[in-house]
Amino acid sequence: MFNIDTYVNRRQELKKLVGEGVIILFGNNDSPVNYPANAYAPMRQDSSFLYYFGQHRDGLVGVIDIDNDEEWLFGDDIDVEDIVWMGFTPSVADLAAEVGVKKTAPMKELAKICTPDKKVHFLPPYRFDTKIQIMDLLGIHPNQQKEQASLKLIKAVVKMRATKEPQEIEAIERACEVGYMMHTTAQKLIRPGVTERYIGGQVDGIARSLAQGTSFATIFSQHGEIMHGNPSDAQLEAGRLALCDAGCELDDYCSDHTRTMPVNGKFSQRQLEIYSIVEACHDYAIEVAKPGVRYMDVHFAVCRLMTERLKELGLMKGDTDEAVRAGAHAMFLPHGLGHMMGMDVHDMEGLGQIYVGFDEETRPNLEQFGTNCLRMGRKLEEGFVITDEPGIYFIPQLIDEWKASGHCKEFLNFDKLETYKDFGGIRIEDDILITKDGCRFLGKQRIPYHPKDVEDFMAAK
Ligand SMILES: [Mn+2]
Repeated sequence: MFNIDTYVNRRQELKKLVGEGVIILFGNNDSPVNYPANAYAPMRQDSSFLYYFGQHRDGLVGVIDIDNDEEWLFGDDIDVEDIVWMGFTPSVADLAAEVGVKKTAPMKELAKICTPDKKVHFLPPYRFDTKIQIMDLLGIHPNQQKEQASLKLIKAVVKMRATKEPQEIEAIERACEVGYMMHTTAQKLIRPGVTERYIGGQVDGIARSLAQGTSFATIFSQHGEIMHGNPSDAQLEAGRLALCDAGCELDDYCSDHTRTMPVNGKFSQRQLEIYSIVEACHDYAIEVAKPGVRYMDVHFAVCRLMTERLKELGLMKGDTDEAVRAGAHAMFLPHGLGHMMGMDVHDMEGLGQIYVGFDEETRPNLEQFGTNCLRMGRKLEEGFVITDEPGIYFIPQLIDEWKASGHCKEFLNFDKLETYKDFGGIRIEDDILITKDGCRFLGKQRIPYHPKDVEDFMAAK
C-alpha cells in the first residue's frame, strides 16, 4: 500500500474528472473453488478499487459522493467466530482511516447512498457476484450493466491509471525482478525428459514464494504456436522449442515476460532463422517507441519487417506493403505487438479495450484477422507501461485453412509452410516504460534473449 496522500489525491482527481453524481467502486469478494469455504487464494482485489481505496480485504465497496463531497467505505466487520478461523482483521473504520476515508457503514447501508434516482457511476463488472450486487442496488439486469456502466468514470479511471506514477513504476520494476527469477529458473531447469508441468510448477512456485503469485496462468509449452498453451504432462523433447510466458504480481503490480528456449540448449539452424526475425522485431519496437508515436504504427512497421525477413526465407512472397495491408503476416503473427500493463497484466482490459488501447484518431480494425486482436494502438505517452511481444507461430490448422481457401495465396508460400508444421512458435516479450524521449526496459536484469546469451545461460546451469 502507498501512503495515505496517494489515495486521498487520487480520489480528489477522480472527483474533478467525473464532475457530478456518486461513484461506486466494488471491491471483489472471495471466490469459491468447489464449495463456499474453499476459496481461490490469494483473494484478488479489484484493481480500480485498489487504486482509489488501497485495501485488500474482500467484501468492501468504496463510494465517492461528489455532490455531497463525501467518501465512504462500506463493509461488514467480522465477528469473533470469523476471527477464530481468519485471525484478527482490522475494522472497516480502521481500514478506511488508513486510506483517508472518513465515513464507513455496514454493507446494508449502501442502498441508502446509492439510490437509483441519483447519477450513479459504476465500472463494467466482470464477476457474477458484483453483477448481482449492482442488480440489487440499482435494478439493472446483468445483461444491461456493461452498456449502462459510466463512460465518464471509465474514461477518468483509464486516464489516471494509464500514466504510471514513479511509485507505481518502482513496484513494476520489483515485479520484473521476480519475473527474472521465474524465467531464469525455467531456463536452468529445461532439459529433455522433464515435463512441461514440472517447469510450469517451478515457475509458479517462484511467483508464490517471492511475490503474491502469478499475474496470469503461466504458459509453458512446447506448442508455442498455441497462444495460451497451459503446461501439460508431456515431456520436453530434444530438438523442440519451449515457450514460457509468465509473470508475477508484487505489491499489486504485474510483470509479463516471454522467452523461447531450445529444449536441448542449442538452437538449430532453422530455429535460429525464425528466432532472429522475432528478435529483430522485438528490438526494433524498443528502438522506435516514444511519446507521440502510435503503437499501431510500430505494430505495422514490425509486421513489414517480419514480412521482409520471411520473404528472404521463402515463406512469404510478393510486395511487402501489399502483403501487410492484406493481413498475410497474420498467418505468423495473429496478435498485436503488445498491451498496457500495470495492476492488471492486461491493464484495465475489463474497462473496455477501445478506451484503453485506442484514442480518437486511432480506431481498432475489427474486420481483419490478426489486426482485430490489437490491444494497443494509440499514441504513446510518457509514463505508459506496455509490452513489446512479437512472435512467429506455425499453426497447422491455420495453414490448412488458408491453403484450402487460397486466402492471401499471392503472399504465402504454402509448400514451404507445410514443412514448418512441426515447428511450434516463438515469442519474445518484455515490459517497457515510455520515457520523456524514448523508452526503456523495466526490471534491473535482462532475462537472456539474444540466442547466444540464452545458450550460454542454459549451458552454465
Ligand atoms: Mn503479454
